[in-house]
This record gives sequence, structure tokens and C-alpha cells, in this order.
Amino acid sequence: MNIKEYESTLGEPLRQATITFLLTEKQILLALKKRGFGQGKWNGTGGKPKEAEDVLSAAIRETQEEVNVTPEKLELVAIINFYFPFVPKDKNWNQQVCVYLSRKWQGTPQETEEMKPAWFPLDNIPYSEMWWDDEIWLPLVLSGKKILAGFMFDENEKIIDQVVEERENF
Ligand code: 6OG
Repeated sequence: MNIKEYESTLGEPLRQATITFLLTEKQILLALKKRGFGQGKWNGTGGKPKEAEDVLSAAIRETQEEVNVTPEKLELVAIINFYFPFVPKDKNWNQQVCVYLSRKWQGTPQETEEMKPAWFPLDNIPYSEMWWDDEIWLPLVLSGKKILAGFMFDENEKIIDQVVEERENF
């Protein structure tokens, strides 16, 4: 099974979600997911848009809810499709994630019930405690590239197919 074959079996478009990373010159804000999907992994902040909410507004709201910070400028740097053919479709793990970087925000990151934030040096990102795909695409977007990608996972959350393309713009 590869991404193309699996995509053709999906009747509906992927549900959307967001990931946002705050950046300073030398650091990136990651947050440890304390519950639900991706529990125990470091990631950016984010989640799913509510009904009638656009993706950008969802990225801002999720960052507010999860670490108490309001991003003021968000740059869309990647659109990534994640596929989990071994997980029942009604669990909704298949998703299309818009990834944003923010260099301007209001507030100081604080721990909430959902996430525990921490600053990491850009040259010491804890990839072994993140989703496996992050090590592939995050360095690219941190180096200024825009990425369109797809990753497919097996039942152990290991990558079994991937497509990564560079884009001029979205
Ligand atoms: P909730 O279901 O908790 O939002 N997400 C992923 N992030 C990375 N880095 N890799 C993946 O590979 C991911 N799949 C989903 C999107 C889920 C959060 O997890 C992100 C959302 O920020 C599989 O509302």
C-alpha cells in the first residue's frame, strides 16, 4: 500500500488541522502533548478548526488555548497530508496539516492542561521524542523552504511511504 493507492480509497477530503511553531533567532517553542492524539510527543501547538472556522483562525486559537500565547504573524510554510491506513477511518487520524511559523506573538508560553511548552535551541531539536516525520520536513521549513508533503504510517507509527516536494508559494 502506498499513498497514491490509499488516497484513491478515501471518499472524502482529509480533515484539516494546524501546527504552529514560535521562533526566535536561535530557539523554537515546542510543547509536550499531555493527552489525546500524539500524547507524550513534543510538537508545535495546534489542532482542528471548529465548524465554520478557517484554518488560520484555528492555528491562532489553538496556540492561545494550549500555551496561552497569541501569534500575531503566521507564515504558512508547509501543507502535509498524514495517512494512517491501519487505524479505523472513524478515528479520524488521517489529516491534512497546515504548518505555520510565527516570529511575533503576544504573551509568554505557559503550561496548560493540554500542553507543556519549552524552548529548544534550533540546533538541538528533540527529534527522537517527536513524530518520525518531523525530522524530515522540519529542518527544511526552518531553512526557509516551503513544503508540500505526504506521509503514510504503519501500525507502529513508522513511516511506510512519503512524498516531499518543494513549493515556491502556496
Ligand atoms: P488534536 O487531534 O489533538 O490535534 N499532527 C501531527 N504532527 C506531527 N508533527 N506529525 C504528525 O504525523 C501529525 N499528525 C497530526 C496536528 C492533533 C495535532 O497533531 C498534529 C495537530 O496539531 C502523524 O486536536
